[in-house]
Amino acid sequence: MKFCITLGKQTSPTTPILLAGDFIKSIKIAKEIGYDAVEIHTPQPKSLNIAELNNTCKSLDIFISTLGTGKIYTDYGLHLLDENEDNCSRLIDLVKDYIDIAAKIGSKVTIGSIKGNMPKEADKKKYLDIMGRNLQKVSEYAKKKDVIVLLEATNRFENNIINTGKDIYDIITEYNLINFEGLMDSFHVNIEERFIDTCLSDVGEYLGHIHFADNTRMYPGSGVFNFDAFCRSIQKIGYDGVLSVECFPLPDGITAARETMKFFKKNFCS
Ligand code: LER
Ligand code: MN
Repeated sequence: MKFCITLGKQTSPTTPILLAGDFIKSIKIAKEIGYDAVEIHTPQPKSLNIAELNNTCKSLDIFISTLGTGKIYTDYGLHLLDENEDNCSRLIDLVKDYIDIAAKIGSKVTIGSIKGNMPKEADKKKYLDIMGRNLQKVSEYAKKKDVIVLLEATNRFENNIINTGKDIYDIITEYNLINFEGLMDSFHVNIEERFIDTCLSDVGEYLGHIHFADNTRMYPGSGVFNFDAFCRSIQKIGYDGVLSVECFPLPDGITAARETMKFFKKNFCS
């Protein structure tokens, strides 16, 4: 099991990024608190100083698990359900930039918010097909670059498509998305899944990353989400990958990071 934490240049009380500011400084703080890995959320992957990041990670024995692409949606409004081909190819080019950088830092790339939203009452099959075909283009490039893409199940208020573990499994298998894995997030699970104890196994062999936050999106253990069932199911399926805290920096990022480390150790190291 590898314990991981989200980093970004900026954060806010309603942004699920714990450590903000200079990435190198944040990586050092993450290591001091006991984390094995970080995930980086940036709108400009090309502006990352790759040599410096790689050197720091190597000397501290820590790794970058994944690069978040959500900023493409929040900053440019581009998403994978767009019927406009120009918008889609612009979006896919931006995702390819993340994949290029991921190849150089040995990380994965996350696709979450950029899934977008279907119009209300739309034909879901049609939009799943638009998404599936766009993801096939991402998959081809990811395979060429030997990078894994994590497809996240998010809640319906953020994206009204791919909301559950089963949705991830279905789209990966139906569209033969090579180099794709699934990302499950306890915050979204709490809203979307009928059964906490089986939603992770619904992703089957594709489960590749897990986000942790409580029902209020504060640090895990601070609220009422049934983490006993969730953590038990992680052990039961024999998942041995990255467990990453993606919660609000409340009461502040360092406290949330420390509280989560206590939570991880209690649930996975005893
Ligand atoms: C968004 O709510 C989320 O969970 C992120 O991981 C999406 O990239
Ligand atoms: Mn998440």
